Amino acid sequence: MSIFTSIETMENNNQILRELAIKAGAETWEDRKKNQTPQCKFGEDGICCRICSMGPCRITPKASRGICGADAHAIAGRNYVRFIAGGAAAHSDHGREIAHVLHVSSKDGNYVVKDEEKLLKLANEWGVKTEGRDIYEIAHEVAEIGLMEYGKPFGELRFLSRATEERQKLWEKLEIAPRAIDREIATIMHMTHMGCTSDAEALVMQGMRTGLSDGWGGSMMGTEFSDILFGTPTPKVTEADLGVIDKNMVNIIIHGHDPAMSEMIVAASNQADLIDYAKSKGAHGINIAGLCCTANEITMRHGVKMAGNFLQQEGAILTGAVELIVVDVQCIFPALGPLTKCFHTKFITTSEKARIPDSEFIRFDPIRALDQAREIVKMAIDNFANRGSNVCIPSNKQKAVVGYSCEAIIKRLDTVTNSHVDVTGTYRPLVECLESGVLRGAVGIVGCNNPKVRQDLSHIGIMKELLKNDIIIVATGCSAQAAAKAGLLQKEAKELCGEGLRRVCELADIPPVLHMGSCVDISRILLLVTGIAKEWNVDVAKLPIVGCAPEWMSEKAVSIANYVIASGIDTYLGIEPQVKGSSQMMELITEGTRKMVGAGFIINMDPSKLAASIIEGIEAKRTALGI
Ligand code: XCC
Ligand code: SF4
Repeated sequence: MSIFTSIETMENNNQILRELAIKAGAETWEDRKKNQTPQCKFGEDGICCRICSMGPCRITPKASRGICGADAHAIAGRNYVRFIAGGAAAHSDHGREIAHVLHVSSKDGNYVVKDEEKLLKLANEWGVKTEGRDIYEIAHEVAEIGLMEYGKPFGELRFLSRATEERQKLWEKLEIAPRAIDREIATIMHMTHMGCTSDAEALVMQGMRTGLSDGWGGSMMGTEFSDILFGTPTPKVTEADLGVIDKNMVNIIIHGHDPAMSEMIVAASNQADLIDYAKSKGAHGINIAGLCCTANEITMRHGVKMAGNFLQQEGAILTGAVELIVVDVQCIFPALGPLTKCFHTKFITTSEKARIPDSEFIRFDPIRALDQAREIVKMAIDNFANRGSNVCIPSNKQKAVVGYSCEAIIKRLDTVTNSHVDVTGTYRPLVECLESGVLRGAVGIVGCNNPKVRQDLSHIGIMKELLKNDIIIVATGCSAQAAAKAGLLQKEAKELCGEGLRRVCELADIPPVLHMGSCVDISRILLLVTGIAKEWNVDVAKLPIVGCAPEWMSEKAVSIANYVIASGIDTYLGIEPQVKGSSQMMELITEGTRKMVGAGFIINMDPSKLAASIIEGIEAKRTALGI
């Protein structure tokens, strides 16, 4: 097998899965996409309003206003920020769930504190007394303060003080420094209620404020608390793509975003009695593989294999070799209900926030999660005997190195600089590479798959182009998994790089695409960029560092994109936000925000053109810096 996955292999695998679906009499997203085509133009342009029951109102050449008088800009603007509210709610609520788990952690409980150092650091940051106190007392107080960030009546979010001073001052000046997280989300819902805000610019400002409450609030807490509970990620070798499903094993797929339940599934699958039980049923053992961001979380900490990303969730089931799929929240196709019914696969939902017909619901309980996980693993083992004879697993899998938290990145950089010890523990070597031009820039490539473009090809095409041009990449979410499946997360991928980047990879012993985790872990990227800005003493907006979401689809992605631009990082989108029906909104999100926060969206559906404009944008920033 080649160390890189060719487009032919990808297409071949898709073909295999298509045939499997037809044979099973199952429908997939490709069939449903066809049935949905052509998609509603009003929706696509963002100019259908259903906010009150005088409507729905649509903007057409002969009807330039809704019944209440709202114009295209108001309607598209309101729809757009409601997207942000949905995304920030989902991300931040994930952070809240983890805070609750931290709040019930205990020495002999299911959930313990794995990274005491990180907890103590955060406790100090938040002014929690640590001296002479039990670690769990500290953990519970930190968790409670975190939970207060969601609903505190006064003040702004604590993590804002981690940003550069320039950013903090700018947010104050623009009045977009977020207050309590839930408040910002509620403010969007209120201001977009019938008869409130119809001024597009005001909507966009609140959109950024709410986005910031996600990135520098809910998501950042999600990441911090997960690290404290489950360990801060360190580099690990793993494998990715459907080929990780093993026909001789009991296969369990974990899917969703919140790692709490899946941490216990992994723990249960390592228990000797359950492994023996699996063997007694004729399997070689228990194989856990992940989808979407639950996979990212779990692989970062345990090296658990990744079965694939968002548009591959049905593919995993179609192999016929999955005994059980257990999901938590977000990005789970309702289609998995009927699809699993075509196979022996058991479908378990665990969150009251993701209830799905044709699944079995086991409500996650942090106090007895390990018992619940054992029960789920046992169900999978018992189901092994029911597997049909039609098992077909596409063979592709690639080696991948994952687990690059900021801490892990700094540790790698330290090995490069041990000649001058005074700079260890900083991003100095990275800054030097960027400043000297050995690296031309850095790009965070993130986000989903979207059937509007061919799966993974935008992610991979753009990555390869950037690598060639000495631009280092950090990746999260489904983008990181696209990279993993293509073989770009292995150190050998330095072959694809320009000379400068190749040298950096060799010196630091890293792959050129660094897997930084799940989508809430984009908060890690915020801290990475902030660290670089502080070390370099240059405002974030001036750095040769940008973000890119080539195949995004979710509301969360829009929330992310908004905190990224408000943090000063230009963001390149390969899918158009649904505001095209409003010239004012289009202007605001591309140029308008640039005047306010120094960054905006650059949109192009053609991946090669998008890659070219990223390179151009980075070079322009270098020129402006005089480097
Ligand atoms: Fe979901 Fe996070 Fe998007 Fe993938 S990248 S499709 S949001 S799993 Ni976040
Ligand atoms: Fe129509 Fe205005 Fe009601 Fe929207 S809020 S549905 S534009 S009347």
